[in-house]
Order: sequence, then structure tokens, then C-alpha cells
Amino acid sequence: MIEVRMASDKLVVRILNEVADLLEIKGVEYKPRAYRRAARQVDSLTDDLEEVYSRGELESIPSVGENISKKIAEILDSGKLQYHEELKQEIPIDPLLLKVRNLGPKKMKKIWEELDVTTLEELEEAGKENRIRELKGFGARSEENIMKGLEIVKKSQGRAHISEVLPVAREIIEELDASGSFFELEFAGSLRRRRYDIGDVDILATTGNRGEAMESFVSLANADEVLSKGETKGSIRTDSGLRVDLRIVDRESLGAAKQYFTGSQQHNVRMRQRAIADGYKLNEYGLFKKESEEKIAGSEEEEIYGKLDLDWIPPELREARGEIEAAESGDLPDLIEREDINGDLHCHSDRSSDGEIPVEILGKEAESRGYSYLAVTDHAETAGIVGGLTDSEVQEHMEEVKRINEGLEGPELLAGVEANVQKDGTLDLSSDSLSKLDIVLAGVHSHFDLGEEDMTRRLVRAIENEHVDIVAHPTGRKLGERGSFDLNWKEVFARARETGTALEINASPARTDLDDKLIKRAIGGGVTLSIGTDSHRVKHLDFMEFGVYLARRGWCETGNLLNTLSLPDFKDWLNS
Ligand code: DGT
Ligand code: CA
Ligand code: CA
Repeated sequence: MIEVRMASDKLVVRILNEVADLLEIKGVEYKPRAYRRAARQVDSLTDDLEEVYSRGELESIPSVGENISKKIAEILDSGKLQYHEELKQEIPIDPLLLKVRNLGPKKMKKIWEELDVTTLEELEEAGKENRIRELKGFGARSEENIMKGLEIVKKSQGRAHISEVLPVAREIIEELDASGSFFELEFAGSLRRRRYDIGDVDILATTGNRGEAMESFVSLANADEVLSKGETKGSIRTDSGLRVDLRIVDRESLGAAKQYFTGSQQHNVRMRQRAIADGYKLNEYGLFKKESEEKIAGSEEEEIYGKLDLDWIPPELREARGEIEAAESGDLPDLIEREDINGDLHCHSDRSSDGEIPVEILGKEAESRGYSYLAVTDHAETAGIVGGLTDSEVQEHMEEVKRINEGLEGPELLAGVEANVQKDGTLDLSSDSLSKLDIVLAGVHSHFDLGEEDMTRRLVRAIENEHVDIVAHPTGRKLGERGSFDLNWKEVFARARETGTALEINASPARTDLDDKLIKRAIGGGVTLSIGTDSHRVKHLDFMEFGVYLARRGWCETGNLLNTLSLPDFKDWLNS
């Protein structure tokens, strides 16, 4: 994923983490941990970092001492850090290399020093020539894993997660709007379709003065580079590396332009074929009669679909996955909306060692978001995830949630757990504990590389566990880092349906799991779904928006999704 800078706090977090990586490659002890801790604290700050700085209170941030606070101030003042630049000079390694799974700083140091690898291409070459396996402590298996990790990093290069793009894109629209040079401004392309990974941002606009409008566009505050500037089309790259295309169209063609530039390309191919079959021609200017070239639609998108005897198709569905057939027969799904969501079904409190939200705050947040319920699903304790709930702590957890519920106005917190699915498919908490909890999520957090057969058996065993309500992040992937498990999905969906176990749409940008394609298949297989933000910090609760987009792209209706149930109905479902 390209890093799209939203705000200075993100930049600070990124630089501090890179400093930690570079120091670790250098072999420096202790310091890397200090930088990482500070980065985590800055990332989880609820106050605005710039404001904390202007109040002179950087050192009040936990884990931020005098030294690191000076460094943060330097980044906030100048956009970079001299110390970081010097380390990069000294260790000229592409930061992307450190995102390759199975290639931590220690291994990276060796590959750099002994094979002189500093870029993704050089790493690929070294792997192809089997030079990595020759290094002490590596071996063939380790080389293969590094190559797999590399593939994933390469694939995500040049695309960014929608959660990073949308805020920047919304800011741009606001700024353009405020310039007064535009009548209408609309997103098109993958952003309008709400794909989770975005190549570039497409904006359509109408104006009374093209020259002035284009000038406003190329002089946007965050325009770093002007890639092209014509009369009707311009492209810029923002200071965060994001490409933005603007197309100025005539008002009477706006609907046709929206249809055309929203895509997807495959959807458009089908639409044009349909137009031709009906004796029309369809392009970005309108729908025309083939013979007379008379324009019969163009200003509104609905008209274009309508004249082709189709219901208007929501952008999220325009992927050539059967939406045109459904629009023809009046069978388009009635997609869920953000307002249909009554609760969040996967949140961590500070009881999870990597969680930072006190249960009390989860309650307040559920309240302010108008939720009816929120599931507090802390990790269970198992090897690798220390500091989670043990059997003896489950009782305490339940009592805490109950106590905090008494002070809440609207919502109810549910006491839950995210148990670990162990290698054999059993969970790491006793039946006794699991049966006491309101809600049980089960997720795989280890042994990712079992083959399809073993992995399917393992997941099915968890699905069949009578205590498990929801299987969290079912494919196990981490974007830009780790691919999905090998699974027999037909089998998984069938058992989930038969046992009434829900599968999660994990809305956390790092996971995005299930994705839209699997969501559609799961729904086709009769599986119930749930959206969880997997929040570890307060701001993660906002990921719900992206979960809703994923669900919509997967053709999800209210009846498919647990989060749309009222509290009493949801409790009935849990108890059934
Ligand atoms: P992205 O930017 O890679 O995330 O994906 P899109 O879908 O935004 O693609 P983009 O920005 O290249 O183009 C925006 C839309 O414009 C695309 O979805 C469909 C339309 N479009 C662009 N070029 C072509 C083309 O050559 N043929 C057709 N049929 N449509 C095109
Ligand atoms: Ca695009
Ligand atoms: Ca584009």
C-alpha cells in the first residue's frame, strides 16, 4: 500500500517506526523499542497531536521523553527528521522491504550486508537465484516464505486503502468547492464504487469557467506535482503520493460521464454491449440512437439505465458480477446502509495487551454512536498473545462489563472474548468460561501455513463448537503482508450455515476480511455475516464505515447481517 498522508500524526508515527527499524538493522539495542513505544502512543492519542504540541505538552504523552519529544517537534515543524535522514543515508534500504513478511530487521540486516540487497527488485533477484537460502540461519523454507511475502508487498504497491484515500479526497472536494469555481463536484472511479484498494482518485466536475476551475485544481494546497493540465482534464499528485484526476464535463453529459467514469471497465463493457444490442450507442457523452445519432439520455445516470430497461445500479455493485441481469429482472439487492447498523461486534478493551480502550470508554463511544450494543471481545491468552483473558479472569471481565452497563443510557455492552483457534481447531478457553460469556468470537492467530485440508478441518471444528458465535477474520490475511489461508470455502460456508455460526466481515483496514467477493459467495451459501471493527483504539471504531462498504459490495441486505438486529433480536440469536 502506498502511504497516503492524512495528517501530521501519521507522518510522525511512520518516521518513528522507520527509525526503530533502521536502528534495529544497525544492531542498536533498547532504542528501537523506545521509538516503537512512542510511535504507538502517538498513534493512539485521542487529542490532536499538533494541539498537544502547541500547548507544549508533547512530553505528557506516555513513553515520550525529552529526546523523542524534540524529534516529534522537528517532524511537526519541518515535515521530516534529520536523524531519520542520516540513518537512511547510512542504511540505504527501501522501507518497503521491511514490510515483507518473514523478513524482520534482523534478517534484513543479513540480506543487506551479505547479498547487498536494498530494493524489492534486488530481493526478488536474490530469491530467484536461491542465494537467500544459502545464508546462515535461512534455508529453503525461509526463502520461499520471504518470496511469498514479497509478492504480496509488490501487489499492493501503488494502491492505497480507501480508509486512507477517502479523507484526503473529501478534503480536496471541500477545497475545490470553497474555491467557488465549480458547480458540481462528484467522485467517480473505484472510489465511488468504494473498492477497498484505490489506484487513483477520479473527480468529475461542471463549471461556468473551465480555465479558472482547472487553475483551482492544479493549485490545490496539497498538490505536489502537476502531471497534466488540459482544458477538460487535469492530473495532480498530492504531497502524500496520491494521484487525482479531474474531468470537467458539460452539465447535459454529467450523467453519462458519471456512468462511464465510475466503471468498472468490465461493467461498462457489458453496458455498451447491451446498448448496441438495443440499437443504441453509449459513451461518456450520452446514450444515442444508432441510426439517427439522436441523443436520448445523458444528463442523469438513472435515465441511461432506465432507457436500457435497467434499474439504477448502485456503484458498489458495478463489477460485472451479475448486477446487470439483476437490474433487468428487478432483483437488485436492497443494500444495507450505515444507518442500519445497530452495533459493533468486535472490539478490544485495554484488557487485551494490544488494546488501549478502557471498557468505560467503549460504553461512552457506543452511546455517542447511537449503538444498541457493542461486543467487548478481548483476546484470550495463548502462546503469542500474552496478556489476554485466562479462565480465571473471565469472571472479572464479565463483572466489569456488567458494572459499566449500569451507568449507560442507551447501549448494552456484551461481555465476550476473541478466543484463539488452536492448531487442532479447539479453543484456548474452557467450555465453562465460554458458556458464561455473552458472545464468543473465534479467530486463527497462529499456524497460518497448514494445507487446505488441515486448515479446513481446523476452521470447521471451530465453527462446529457450540460456544462459537462468530468466526473472526476468516481468511487470516493481512493486507500487504500475508495472504489468505488455503481453505475449502464450500465446506466452510456449508458448515457455517448448518450450525448457524456467523462469519465476520473484519472492517479493520489491515485485514478487510472477508472481502467483497467472499461476502457475496457466503451470502449465496446462506451464511449469516457480522461486521466487526476489531478496534484496539478509539479511532478504530470509525472503521465501521468501511465494513459497510465491503458488505454493500458483497450484495449484503439487512437480513444477511447480525449488526442490523435490534438488541432483543440479537440476544435471541445468541441464545438460539
Ligand atoms: P483504480 O483507479 O485502479 O482504482 O480503478 P478505476 O476503476 O478508478 O480506474 P481508472 O481510474 O483507470 O478509470 C476510471 C473509470 O473510467 C474506470 O472505472 C472506467 C472508466 N475507464 C477508464 N478508461 C477506460 C477504458 O479504456 N475503457 C472503458 N470502458 N472504461 C474506461
Ligand atoms: Ca481511479
Ligand atoms: Ca483515474
